[in-house]
Amino acid sequence: MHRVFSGIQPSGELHIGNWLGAVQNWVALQDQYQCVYCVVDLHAITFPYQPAALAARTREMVVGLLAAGIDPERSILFVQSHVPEHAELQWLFTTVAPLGELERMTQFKDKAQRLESVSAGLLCYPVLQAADILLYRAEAVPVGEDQLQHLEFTREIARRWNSLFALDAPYFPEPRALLTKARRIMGLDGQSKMSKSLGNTIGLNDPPEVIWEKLRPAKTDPKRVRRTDPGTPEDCNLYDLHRYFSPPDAVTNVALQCRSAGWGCLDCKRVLADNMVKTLTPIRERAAGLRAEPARVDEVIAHGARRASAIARETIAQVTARMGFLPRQEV
Ligand code: AQP
Repeated sequence: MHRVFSGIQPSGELHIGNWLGAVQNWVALQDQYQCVYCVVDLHAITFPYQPAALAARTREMVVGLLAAGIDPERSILFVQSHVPEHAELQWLFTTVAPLGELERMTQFKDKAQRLESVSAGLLCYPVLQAADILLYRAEAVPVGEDQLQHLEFTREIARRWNSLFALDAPYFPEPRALLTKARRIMGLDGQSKMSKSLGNTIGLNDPPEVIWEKLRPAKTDPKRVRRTDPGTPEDCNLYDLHRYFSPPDAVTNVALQCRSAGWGCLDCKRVLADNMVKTLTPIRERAAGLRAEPARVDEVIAHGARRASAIARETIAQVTARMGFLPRQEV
């Protein structure tokens, strides 16, 4: 069975951008691939964060993924820092990673300009991501569009490493992206991609009143100023969300009402809020059930780490042998 790998940072709440762009696909792929899914806490510390909140956010991300439909028996679901081979392979890869390309990464430049002091960890984020994926020799990676540049970087690391250390036959595959239709969900500000660190999200666990509080002021078609102005659904950020949450006949009606100014934006948001609540309520309820069973969540996390470690250790043994290190003795 072919293997896929993907990860998500516990840098905030799991939001509908993550869900539509990646996690829904993670769930669907469980039927066709051996899936390895990781909560990437080592990545989350590359941007300023609160140490006191990291453990709770990591656990909450595991809960969110389980509630969204990740099955810990079919998939390997684990926490990145529990498998130290991720950091080890990252170090080995830094020695073949081209510095100029790291400095040109869009996500690095975006995040760096929001910081007064930029760490080497933020620069090396894509190297750690390459290590995550290649540690499991994954052939495919379900991601949103924002990660395509990093995935191309991973492919380059695989090529470079193979050309230096696997002369007989490539050891690492060059993994390909698996995109969904929702490859880039915009934030409620209508300006940037929906992003945990930008606070422009709707959380997968938001209760109905919070969904409404967030949707009510959300940006819509910027050219529609007065209630009587006809709108252009294709220019409206929220129309895009209707396509993922509302049934097809409702989406058709929304477009009709918008173009004819039959509805104002608040009417349209009300319908979206109702449909979002219908879709997200079962996930929110499953998450609440899991939070009430912490021992079960702990066992899932431990089970995932054991299964991931078995694969990771084998890869590190192969990699260090090919790179010429003195073999380790049992200690
Ligand atoms: N807005 C989005 N639309 C579609 N896909 C998205 N993803 C994230 N935002 C969107 C996809 O979700 C997966 C997990 O992302 P991540 O948390 O590891 O990293 P990220 O892309 O950096 O997500 P955020 O929310 O923007 O986090 P912060 O603000 O902490 O950087 C990835 O597959 C991503 O493509």
